[in-house]
Amino acid sequence: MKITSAEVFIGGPGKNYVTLKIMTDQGIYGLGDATLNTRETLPAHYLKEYLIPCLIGMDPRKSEDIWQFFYRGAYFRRGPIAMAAIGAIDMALWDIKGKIAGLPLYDLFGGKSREGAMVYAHASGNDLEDLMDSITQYREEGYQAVRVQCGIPGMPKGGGYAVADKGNTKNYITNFVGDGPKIETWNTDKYMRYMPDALGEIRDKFGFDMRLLHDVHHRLLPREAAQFAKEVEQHRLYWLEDPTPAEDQSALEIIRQHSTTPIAIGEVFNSIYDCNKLIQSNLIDFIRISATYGGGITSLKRIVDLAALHNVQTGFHGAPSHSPISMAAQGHLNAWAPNFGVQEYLVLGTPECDALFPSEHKMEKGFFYVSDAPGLGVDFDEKEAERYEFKRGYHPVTRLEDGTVWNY
Ligand code: CS2
Ligand code: MG
Repeated sequence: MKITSAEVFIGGPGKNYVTLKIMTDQGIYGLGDATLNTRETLPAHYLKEYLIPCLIGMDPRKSEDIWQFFYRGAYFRRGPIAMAAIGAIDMALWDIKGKIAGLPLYDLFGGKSREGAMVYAHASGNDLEDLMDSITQYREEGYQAVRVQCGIPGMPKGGGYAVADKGNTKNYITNFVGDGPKIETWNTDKYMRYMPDALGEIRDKFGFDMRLLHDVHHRLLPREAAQFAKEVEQHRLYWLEDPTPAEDQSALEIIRQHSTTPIAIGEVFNSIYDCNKLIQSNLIDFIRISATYGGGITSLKRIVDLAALHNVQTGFHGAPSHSPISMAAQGHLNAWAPNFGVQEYLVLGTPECDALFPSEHKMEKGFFYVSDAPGLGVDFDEKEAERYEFKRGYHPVTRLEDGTVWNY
């Protein structure tokens, strides 16, 4: 069996999804996702200029060897651009493998450990009142887990890290289109004084059955994060996410010394080497890496196994940063992983997105059910793709009130 060609498409409803399609001489094709949020053309270029020319003629069944070939063979290893490109190839090769076998991917991993995988929704509010409404909505839709984010009194609008407009409880910012980054303002002091009590009020209102997650989005210093984690311990969060920037792993030791609040990290990681120390030292509780930036199924599966050894659960980064192809890859891993925790889920499932990426995967009452279709179980409608084109966009840039650049 041989790979005969491969194509990269960029575009989608409200997002520049980067979709790879690998064709074989036997008519079977595979799909992969290389969507590197706000830098989408880079993995696409890496695929087109460097990886696809080598792929032609390779045997698509050798997914491990091909992964190693592109990972080790590049000499310059890792990084989100290369790993998103390798990740897309790897997903597509697993898709082909499943189609050859006539089996859904979860069966190739070892079969289902559960039927539905719990997902968490993004509850957002311009203020606490809106956030409460947002949580109520999701609870009524059956969600058992929500990530809760709200605007901080006295912090300029937009400083609420991914918070919706007043009255709009579902409009989490996903569209970064523009010719330059928006500037957001951050004030740690105001956040630290407000958010722990706000989490307490949410707990009082919704009780302990609702799983509450909160994303600090890399904004705190290690000591501040430790203090925050200690203060919110009583509210029993399901997790506290990205309390500090992910590149300083020693920060996690400081947090651990002071608190038992569960810690989730890893949405910016792109290899097992970014998280093996954190996992083996029991410094985190949930690993947030994604199939796209993390180098695909081959590397995620290895991370899941390592995490299982150390009682770390999965909490993969999710939509809308990645396409339904990546979501499907993670969906199959979630169905199988003995140490599955929760899956992030947002926005996918719009009619436009479903038309571009048809599938039988289902979201029901806060649970994601993968279909029994062979491979990833997602298709890509090239005709539909013609409706979309690449639009430049940027993540916002955060500044402190005195102008100092801070972490987005
Ligand atoms: C966020 C992300 O989902 C999350 O937890 O931290 O939405 C993040 O802001 C984006 O993926 C950045 O591309
Ligand atoms: Mg996050």
